[in-house]
Formats: sequence, C-alpha cells, structure tokens
Amino acid sequence: MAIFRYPRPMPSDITPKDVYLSRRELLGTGALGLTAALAGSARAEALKTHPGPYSGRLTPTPEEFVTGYNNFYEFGMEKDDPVSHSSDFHPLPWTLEIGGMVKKPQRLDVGALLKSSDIEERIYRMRCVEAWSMVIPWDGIPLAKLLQAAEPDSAAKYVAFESVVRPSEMPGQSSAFSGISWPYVEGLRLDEAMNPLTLLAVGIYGESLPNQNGAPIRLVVPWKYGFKGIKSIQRIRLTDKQPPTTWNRLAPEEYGFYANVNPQVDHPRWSQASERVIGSKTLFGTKRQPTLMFNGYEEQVADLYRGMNLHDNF
Ligand SMILES: Nc1nc2c(c(=O)[nH]1)N[C@H]1C(S)=C(S)[C@@H](COP(=O)(O)O)O[C@H]1N2
Ligand SMILES: [Mo]
Repeated sequence: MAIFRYPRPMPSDITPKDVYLSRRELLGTGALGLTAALAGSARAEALKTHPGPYSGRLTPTPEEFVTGYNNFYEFGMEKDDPVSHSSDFHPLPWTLEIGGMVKKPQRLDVGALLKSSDIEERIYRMRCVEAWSMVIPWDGIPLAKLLQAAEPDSAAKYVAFESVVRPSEMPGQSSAFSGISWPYVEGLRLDEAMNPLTLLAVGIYGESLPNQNGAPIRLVVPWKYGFKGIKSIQRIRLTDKQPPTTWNRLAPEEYGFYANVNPQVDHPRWSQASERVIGSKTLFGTKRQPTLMFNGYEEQVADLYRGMNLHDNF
C-alpha cells in the first residue's frame, strides 16, 4: 500500500503547541486579514458542547498525539502527513447530503451545526486496525438523529458514506501512486448506524475538528477499527445493498465490511490481541495493553451480531 512518500517535514514545520495557542488568541482579536494567513489548518472554533453519555470515564490521549499522529490518505501515507499537508484544505462552507432510500432527503449546513447547542462530548476508545490505540474526546451528534430526520424507507438496510474529492487541496488525491480510487467510501448496516454509540463528530477537545482529523464532519464508530470512521463526509446514502468500502476493495482478505474490533480474530499479517497505546511512555517504549472485545463496548453492541460468525464476518 505505502507506494509513495512525501519529503519528510522538518520537526520545525509542525506547529508547536505554544504557537498554535497564540494563533488562536489572535483569532479572538478579529484581525481577520492577518489571521486568515496565519491560521492555516490550525483554525478552530469553540463549540457549545456538553457532556453526553460516555464522557468522563476515560482519560484522553494528549491532544498533540490526537492531532499529530493521523491516518488520512487524502493528505499522504505517513502519520505526520495529514498535519503537515492539510493547510490548503478549506472545509467551510460545507453541505452534507443525506439521500437515497429516504422519504425526506436532507441538506445539512455543517457550519450551522458547528454553532448549535446540540453538540455533545463523547470520550471513546479508538483502535486502529494497525494495532495502536488512543482515547479521543469527540464532540458531535448521534448519527441516528440525522437519519431519523430523513425518515429511512422500510426497505433501506445499509448506510453508505462518501468523503470529499478535492485534489487541488488534498495532495494525496493528486498523486497517481496512492492506489486508492477516490472518494474514500465506507458503509454500515442500518442498525449499526442507528446504534446510540455511533457519532458524527464535528469537534475534538471542545473545538471544531482540525483538518487532519476529518474537518468539518466525520464518522466515529468506537467498536470498529478506525478505518470505518470516514473523514470529511460529503454524502450519506441509504440503500438496500451492502455498499463497497475503500479498504475492502483494496485488500478484501485483510479488511472486511464489519471490521469489528476483536482480539480473537487476527489480521492475516499481525495479531490483534494487543495494542500500542499512543502517547504513553514506559522505560521500555510505548505501553502495550490487551485489546478488548468490541473495543470495550461489548455490552452496548454484542446484540447486533448475535448468531453471526465473527471469524467469517471480520
Ligand atoms: N477519508 C478518509 N477517512 C479516514 C481515513 C482516510 O485515509 N481517509 N483513514 C481512516 C483510518 S485508517 C483511521 S485509523 C482513522 C484515523 O482518525 P484520526 O486520524 O482522527 O485518529 O480515520 C479513518 N478515516
Ligand atoms: Mo486505521
């Protein structure tokens, strides 16, 4: 997969935290001409967020790891490419379309959603299929809320998601060598999409999403591997057929449609029994911990998969 490489940025190219914070202070001065040039991908908007279920139980990973160690292939293949190569991406204004097999297709103004007081905080475990994990404090709204507003047809069984295509703003999309055919696409079964844990996130740490985390709106499905959490979503479509997904198309033996976190079902090339805890340090390096069934959300989601063979439906 990792076919192309960006020139690696100098450490000084990655905005240090104190510079980032002083930029945010500048934003507050209203010196727009100046701040537009300075802000780049670090521009963030404070959200009117309030604690939802699942806030407060876990200790979040330090913010610099959450915003500096990312997978977002539209901006390159390395973990520091998204933070280093996403400053030309200008997500707002943004319309999220919800259509397909629904009675009331929706066109959601995400800029307006960012200002609403419906936003709640959810602190979730995040487990990448590459066997690393974080704890991320998301701000967002349950996907079920938006789907209910669209009134799904009774024949709808799946939800298909599509990311944005903007090669002029996303260097990974203008490279011919990524091997991915854009847009990045993902899908859920309708009952998975309606589960109360499933979130459309518009922020982290109480502020609007940085570009590298999927601005302005992305999916969070905490009991599934991270790649299901599609970023910068432009379209959601209800359908009666299982939709194609980017990683399944690339390597169907390695990445299934379900992609439920499961320590007993190994990836063909590595064990899924444990995970590296990003942002943790011990004398011997990064801490490892055992991976939990459904990433620790077994109680909330096991019923969705009763009677299913989870080895076959990986
Ligand atoms: N559009 C898009 N969405 C994406 C990806 C991507 O490359 N493109 N990477 C996925 C993967 S593999 C992971 S682990 C998570 C990472 O989210 P984070 O960088 O906010 O932690 O985003 C997922 N969503
Ligand atoms: Mo991932």
